[in-house]
Amino acid sequence: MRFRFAILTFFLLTPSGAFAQACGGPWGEFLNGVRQEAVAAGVPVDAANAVIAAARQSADVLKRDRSQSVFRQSFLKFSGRAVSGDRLRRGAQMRQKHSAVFDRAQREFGVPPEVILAFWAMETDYGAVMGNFSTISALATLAHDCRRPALFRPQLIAAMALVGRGELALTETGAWAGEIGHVQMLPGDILARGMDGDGDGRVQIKTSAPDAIMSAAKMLEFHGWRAGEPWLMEVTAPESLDWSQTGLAAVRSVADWRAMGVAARAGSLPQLDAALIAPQGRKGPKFLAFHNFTKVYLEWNKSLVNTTTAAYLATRLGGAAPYLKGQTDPAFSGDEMIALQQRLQAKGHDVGKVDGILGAKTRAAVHAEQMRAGLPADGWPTRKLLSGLK
Ligand SMILES: [Ca+2]
Repeated sequence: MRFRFAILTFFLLTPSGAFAQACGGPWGEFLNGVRQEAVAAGVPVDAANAVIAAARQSADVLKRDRSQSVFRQSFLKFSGRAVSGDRLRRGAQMRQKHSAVFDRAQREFGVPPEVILAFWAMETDYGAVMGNFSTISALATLAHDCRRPALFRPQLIAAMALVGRGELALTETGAWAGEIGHVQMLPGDILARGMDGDGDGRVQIKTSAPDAIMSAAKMLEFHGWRAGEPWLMEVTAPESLDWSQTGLAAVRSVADWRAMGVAARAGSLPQLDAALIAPQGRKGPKFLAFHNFTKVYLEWNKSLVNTTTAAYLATRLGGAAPYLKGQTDPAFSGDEMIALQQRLQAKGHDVGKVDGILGAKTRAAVHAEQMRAGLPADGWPTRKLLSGLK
C-alpha cells in the first residue's frame, strides 16, 4: 500500500549519523555503503551481501520515475471504469473465500472487509497485477538516484532485513517503485506492520492473500482508521446550498449539514463531523467525507479522484447503491484545463504546476473565482467560468 510519503515508517533500524543519506556516485561504492549501514543496524551480513550482489541499476525504473503518468480523468469517468460489475462480483467472491481472515482483521483492527477489498482491487485487481520489476533492483536504483534517496535507502535496508528473515526472495518482483504483493507494500512497512494471516509463521504478502489482508488492516489502523465510523456516504443536497461552504477544508457537524438540507441517500447519518465533497461539481454525485476518508484515504493517495473512487468502491462492496450520476457540466479536456490554469495564474492564484489536472489548488482557485463571479462555488470549472476569465 502506498502510504509511503507522510512518515518514514521504518523504525526497526535507528538511523545513524555515521551514514549520511548518500546518493549517486559509483554503483559499487554506493551499494557497499548501504551494506555497511545495514550490517551496523543488525542486518545479517549474508543477507546484505546477497542483496547487493543481486542489485542491478535499472534504466526502466528511472524512466518510470521520471515520467509518472499524469492523472487527468474525471471522477465519473475514472470511477465508472474502476467500479465495474466484474470487480464487485470478484470482491464478493474474495470476501467469501477469505471470510475468516476478514472477520479477524475487523475484530483486531476495526477495518471492515469492504475497505480492505477496495484497496486490494485498486492496487492489484485482487492480486492479478502485482508488477514485474525486480524489487531489489528497483529499490537500489531509486536509493542510488538522488531524487528521493531518503525515502528509498531505508527501504533497501528493510529489503535486506526481509531477505535475512527469509521473507523476501532475491528474485522477488513487484511495482517499479519497490512495492510488493497483493496490497503493494514497501519493505519497511512489511517489517513494521506485516502480519502473518495464514499462521505459517512468516509474513508473505505476495504469495499469501491472508497475510496481505491482515497487513493492510494493520496499516490502515496505524494511519488512524476509526472502527465503527463510515468513510464516505452519498448524500443529496438542495440546489440552493451555499456551495462555498463545501470542499475538504470545510468540516462541520452532521447536524449542521442536516440543517442545510443535506440528507443521506440511504440509512441515517451518524453524529460525526464531515466535509461535503462534490468531485464533479454540485450537479454530480455528492458525498459526506468523514475522518476515515480525510485522514486515511487521503494519506494513501493525494488525488481526490483516486481516493474518492477507492472509498466509493468500498461502499459499493459493502452494499451501497450506485451513485446518482446527475447532469454534470462536462469535464474539461487537458488543453482546456491548462488554459484555465494559465488564466487563474494570471489572476494571481496559486494553481501549483500548470499540468492540466484539476488538483486541490486549481479547485480552490476555481472556487474563489466562482465566488467572485457570483456563481455557485462548487469548485467544478465550467466553460462559462473559463470564458469569463478572459
Ligand atoms: Ca504467512
